[in-house]
Amino acid sequence: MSAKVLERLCDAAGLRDLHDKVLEGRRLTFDDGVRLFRSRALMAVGGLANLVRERKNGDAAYFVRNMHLNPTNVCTVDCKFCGFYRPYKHKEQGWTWGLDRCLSEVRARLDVEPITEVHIVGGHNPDYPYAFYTDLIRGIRDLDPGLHVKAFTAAEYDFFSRRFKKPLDDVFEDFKAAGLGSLPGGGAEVLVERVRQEIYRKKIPAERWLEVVRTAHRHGLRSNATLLYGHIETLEERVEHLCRLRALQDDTGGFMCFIPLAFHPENTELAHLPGPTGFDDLMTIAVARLVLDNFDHVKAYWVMVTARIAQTALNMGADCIDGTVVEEKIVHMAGARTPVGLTMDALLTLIREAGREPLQRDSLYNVLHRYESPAVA
Ligand code: V47
Repeated sequence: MSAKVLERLCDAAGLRDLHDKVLEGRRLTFDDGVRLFRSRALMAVGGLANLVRERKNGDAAYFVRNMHLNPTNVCTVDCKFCGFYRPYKHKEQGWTWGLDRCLSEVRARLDVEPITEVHIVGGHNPDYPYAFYTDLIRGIRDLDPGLHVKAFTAAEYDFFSRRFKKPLDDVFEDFKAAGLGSLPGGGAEVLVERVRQEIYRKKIPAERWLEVVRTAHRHGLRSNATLLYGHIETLEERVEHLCRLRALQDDTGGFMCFIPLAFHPENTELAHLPGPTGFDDLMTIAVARLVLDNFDHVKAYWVMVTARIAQTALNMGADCIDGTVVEEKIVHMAGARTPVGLTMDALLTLIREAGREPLQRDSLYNVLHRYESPAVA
């Protein structure tokens, strides 16, 4: 979209002052973030977000060749938004894989696809010994030393620290020694106490999530950050969440990427809620891109928002679409209709059709592979 058209769209939406702020690279306030959401002017807000996205990442659309590993879905936290977990008192209804099973899942993947990352998340399951986690990380690296292990959310690290009575500092040092590469962004949900009290009372509060992540960053580990949106949170609470992440990033610089996670209600205690719309998905990605001025990357996670929305988002603030992902369980057990994985061809086509350049990255956003444009027919 031309600069003139964007200016007119912003004028028409009453967002001229925010247009000027973004063009001048000035930081948006909490109130500005709320105004962007409330304007419902998707073309104006998406256009501004696209400007920032291109300023930071040009035409690049990053993806990673990865797999997800969920060793267990048995969990003591009972979050109302989760369709993946099985409560500890009914643990026979869930799974608790041992080391051999976990490693055989990774081995099976390596046999068919040259993945570079294993993303591990699980329930808070008290049945594992401490050594399981470090052996798992070490075992994966032994299978292929080139594999990056992106493992466990801040909420899980808090669980490990309490369960095994070890200071967080020791946990991070032990896991790093085993080969941990970085942390995924989960477990943050909405960094607002009211929302926690309503739907995930037993999970760590915002202050603790931020403290665990701050500690990980202090140990030289990079991480992502997520927001679970489209349930009971208000738009103000979404912006508050973004502002809290931005403040931590100002201090540590340890976040790589922000990922808005679209709530999927099926098979959860919140099944009566409709979940977010496509409009909401795109607005949330765009506003996040504009408020999180100190994050390099914003991911449109196709597994949650669908490949079509993720593709559109590549022109409204997002520069990353996660990856090939294999065997996603968390949202598929909550009713997601997207495929459990995308082939490389499908991923490349999706990116190119959006007018972007597909770049295969490693887990720290170093470019591993550039793809030639396909011959024009
Ligand atoms: O923390 C749980 C979310 C998260 C539901 O860092 C749900 O690259 C929607 O964090 N509907 C785990 N979301 C997944 C996650 C993630 C995913 C992809 C990439 C990265 C990354 C991180 O999934 C949880 C929670 O917020 N979640 N249940 C649900 N019903």
